[in-house]
Amino acid sequence: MRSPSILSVVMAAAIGTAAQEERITGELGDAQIVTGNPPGLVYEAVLPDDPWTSGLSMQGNVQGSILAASAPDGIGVHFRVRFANLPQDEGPLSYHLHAAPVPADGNCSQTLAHLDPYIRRGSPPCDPSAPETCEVGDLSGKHGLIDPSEVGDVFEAVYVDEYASLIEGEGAFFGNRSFVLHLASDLTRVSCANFVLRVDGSPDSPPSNCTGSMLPPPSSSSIALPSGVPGPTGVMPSSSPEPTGSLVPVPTAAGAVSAVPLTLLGVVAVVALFGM
Ligand SMILES: [Cu+2]
Repeated sequence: MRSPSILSVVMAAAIGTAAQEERITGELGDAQIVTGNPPGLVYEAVLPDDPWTSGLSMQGNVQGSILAASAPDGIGVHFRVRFANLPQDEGPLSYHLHAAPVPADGNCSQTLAHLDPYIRRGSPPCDPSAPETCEVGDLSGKHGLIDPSEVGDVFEAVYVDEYASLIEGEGAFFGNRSFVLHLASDLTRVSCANFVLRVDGSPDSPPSNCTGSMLPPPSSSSIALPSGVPGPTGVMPSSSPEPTGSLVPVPTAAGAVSAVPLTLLGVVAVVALFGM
């Protein structure tokens, strides 16, 4: 019986072609896994006190932040996403890294579209089983929506996204950008926040090369934590703010801040915040 086998071959080829045609990816191809993210970097974006869109079913704003740290092996980025006071009546929420920062007036619409260096665009929705085909910034598309009917008041997720970059200058770098929290149903922008550098991993001074006699790198002046922002003490900032007088509880021999404790601080912060 030759004809059935020929038919099956033709059908298989047709199905294969159809499957290829259905695979949506970026105009520039699939997102590439990011390697070489500098160790010890920690960025955080904390939601403001007031929502951008009023009239939703929560008192005040959703509270919380996205914490992002370079993975120990440099491949991708560790994210810790924690939101509380979620609106309960508007269905699931989504969140994305967006291309532009939030301006000083807090206008979330000015953050533009998703971080999308491979020009994939948001529609149709991304397939989380093939994250390389998703927009880099579509974190909830790749790692799951927030469904208050399931999680209640508080959502928390910890994951590694292999396509996000903490290397300045790369298209997938988001340290100078923002995230936006949306209603998933119509993409209403609930709130948004900018990422800020919390711990500089001092890429010029990897831990294995630290002797204590090394001078702080030129970037060390930017390591100072913003005033009023709790230090990376391992306590979740949104729940238990620390007094600002104890921002950096790292003992240093001569009171001098060197590259060594700062690098260790980064490692400690990453371990403390992500080793849950
Ligand atoms: Cu978005």
